Amino acid sequence: MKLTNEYLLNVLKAVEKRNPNEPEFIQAVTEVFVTLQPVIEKRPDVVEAGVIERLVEPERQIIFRVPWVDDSGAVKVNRGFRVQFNSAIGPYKGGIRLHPSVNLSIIKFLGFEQTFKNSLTTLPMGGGKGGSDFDPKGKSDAEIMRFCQSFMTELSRHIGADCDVPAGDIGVGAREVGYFFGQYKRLRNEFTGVLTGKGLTYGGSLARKQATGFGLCYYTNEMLKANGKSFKDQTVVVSGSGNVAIYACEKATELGAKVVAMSDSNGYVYDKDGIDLDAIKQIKEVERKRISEYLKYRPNAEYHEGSKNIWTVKCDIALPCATQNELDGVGAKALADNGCYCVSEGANMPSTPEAIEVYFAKGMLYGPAKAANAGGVATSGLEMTQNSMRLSWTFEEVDEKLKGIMVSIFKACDEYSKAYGMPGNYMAGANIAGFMKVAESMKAQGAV
Ligand code: NDP
Ligand code: 2IT
Repeated sequence: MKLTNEYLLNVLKAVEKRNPNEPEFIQAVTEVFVTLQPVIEKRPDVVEAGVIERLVEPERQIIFRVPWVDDSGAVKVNRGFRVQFNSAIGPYKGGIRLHPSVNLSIIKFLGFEQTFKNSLTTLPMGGGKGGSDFDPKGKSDAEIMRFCQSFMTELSRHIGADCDVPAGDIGVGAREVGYFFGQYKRLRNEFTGVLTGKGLTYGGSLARKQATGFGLCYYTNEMLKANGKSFKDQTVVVSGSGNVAIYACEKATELGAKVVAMSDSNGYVYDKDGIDLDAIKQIKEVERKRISEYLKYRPNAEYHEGSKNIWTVKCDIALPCATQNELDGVGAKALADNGCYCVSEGANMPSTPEAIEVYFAKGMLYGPAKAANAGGVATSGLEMTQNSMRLSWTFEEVDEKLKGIMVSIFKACDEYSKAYGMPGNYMAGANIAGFMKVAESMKAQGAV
């Protein structure tokens, strides 16, 4: 699909002009605009209310210095970000990413997409994202703590349980959320649900850790079912070996699939007998080491340098769960040529526009990130609910609610794709469904 609507083309031009050097942000906006064309044609009221122009400009962007002292006593400085994108339907909500590649473009694309994703969950959460170009690799626990405390010292001025509720993303798991939470509590003298993904002993929700990966499989399972297929006996490739990848692998296996490959930023492992997830958890969750260590546990597996080559592994279903633009046109073609018929996204924007073109050209099932990986933030929403009630639900209760939400998200994608004349285009369905609730709310609240 091409962008031909004159109004949207003009808005996109203005976005490009106003945000030079932000390729990831422009990529995310372009994809949404392409799929919103039929809506714009049907809804002049949305255009008149300036909803589109407002949607692409964050409500607030905070950029700050994060000074910290390393173990040798040297002062280090990183850059911190929080982009509060849209609060039309609830407090800003979205993760914090710690990775050396982090810049404003990446945080803005994530915050923009988060707005639609959070709307799809049906829970009252606006969109936001934050992070820093800090590299957690090779840092001691004490260095991570000092960095997190310094980051939160500034961030604490801008967030709150009814204002902006951060959580984890790449490089941020329970350990980092714990340090963020402790520092927020100390500075504000408040024990509130200001962060999600907390430890279970101090307000965290059961099943939050598993939620993105499990949710991805629940969504994918619905998409497969609607197209006469299932995970049973399917060969699956999962990229990444972090939080999302690990629990996607666990649930896909539970649903009857065989996961044969996983990766990290250095390379991938291929295990024809099916990935030994206990080994991956030990290497990644406990020891924080490289995936090449997997061969110590499974000497018959193969390790290949270069994470992008994971897409040359023959599979039926591919679940990209590492990072943005990890799957390009070449990777998508390799998947298709090897008989892969389904790509469903655990990571945010893992497929390049060229890859997405291949999925549609080859008639593959495509589960877009905003819908397919919404289980993480949905369960964060459930953590907020439990915190507000000062109660906690059992694992089964949370998991059941998560499943219900993922089923309803697939239903919304399917229905909206059909209602706007693009049946089976779940990317369009997700973007339109997510957009409608935000747009109606923005219109109702006036030009703010
Ligand atoms: P983790 O930090 O737990 O794991 C990230 C994984 O991706 C690691 O295996 C990492 O390898 C790999 N990776 C990261 N950056 C790159 C890169 N530039 N090139 C190749 N591989 C890379 O993060 P999560 O599992 O939490 O996040 C993974 C993706 O899922 C991200 O896109 C995130 O935005 C998205 N997501 C996360 C949610 C959550 O709840 N955590 C919710 C929804 C989406 P290495 O260790 O070598 O860096
Ligand atoms: O991209 C995402 O949805 C997340 N990293 C989870 C955000 C959250 O607030 O749980």
